[in-house]
Amino acid sequence: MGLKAKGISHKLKHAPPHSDEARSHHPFGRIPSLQHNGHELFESAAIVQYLDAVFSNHPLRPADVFGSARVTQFCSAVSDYIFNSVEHGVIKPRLKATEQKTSEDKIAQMLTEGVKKATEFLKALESCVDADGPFLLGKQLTWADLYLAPVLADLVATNERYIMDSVPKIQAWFARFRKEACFIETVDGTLAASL
Ligand SMILES: N[C@@H](CCC(=O)N[C@@H](CS)C(=O)NCC(=O)O)C(=O)O
Repeated sequence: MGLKAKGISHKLKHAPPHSDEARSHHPFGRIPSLQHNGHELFESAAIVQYLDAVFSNHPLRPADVFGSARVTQFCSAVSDYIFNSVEHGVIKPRLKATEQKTSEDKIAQMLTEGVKKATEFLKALESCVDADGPFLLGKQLTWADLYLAPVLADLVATNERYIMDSVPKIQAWFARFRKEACFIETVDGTLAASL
C-alpha cells in the first residue's frame, strides 16, 4: 500500500507468512520484506525508513519534526497495542475456533476478554485521531493510515466488527479510507479478502 501511495513502481510477490518464499527474505518468516537495488530489508519500521529516505516523492509524513514523530508514534502504537489485541486477541482465535466448528455462542464467550482489550486499545487510539480528517492525523495521507487500515480490514470481515461502533472517528475514517485507490488495489490476497 505504501509503494502504491508513493507511486513507486514495484513487483508485489504474495507469500503466506512462514512459507519458504517468506523465509527466504525474512529470518522470522513473516511479511513484509523489501528488495531494492540489491538491498534486502525486513520489519515494517525499517522498510518505511528506507522508502522515506530513498523515495522523497509523495511523502507519507509531514516535513516538520514533531509532525513526523507523531506519525512514527501512531504507527508504533498500531504495530504493538492494536495489532496484538485485534489480530492475536480476536481475529486469530476466532479463525481457529471457526475452523474447529465451535458454536457461535461459544466463540462469543471465548472472545469476551479479547474483545474488551481490543476495544480499550482502539478507544485509546481514537483519542489520538484528528477530528476533522480526512486522514487519521489530519489533511495528509500518512503511514498512520497505511498501518491501521489492514488491521481494521480484517476486523470488519469478522463478526466482531461491532467493536468499531465504540470508535466513531476511526469508523468514519475507515469508511472513507477503504475507497482510496491504494487500499482497493492491494486488498486482494490479504486475510481480509479471504474472510
Ligand atoms: N514486527 C513485524 C511484524 C510483521 C508481522 O507480524 N506480519 C504479519 C502479517 S501482517 C505476519 O507475518 N504474521 C504471521 C505470524 O504472526 O506468524 C513488522 O513490523 O514488520
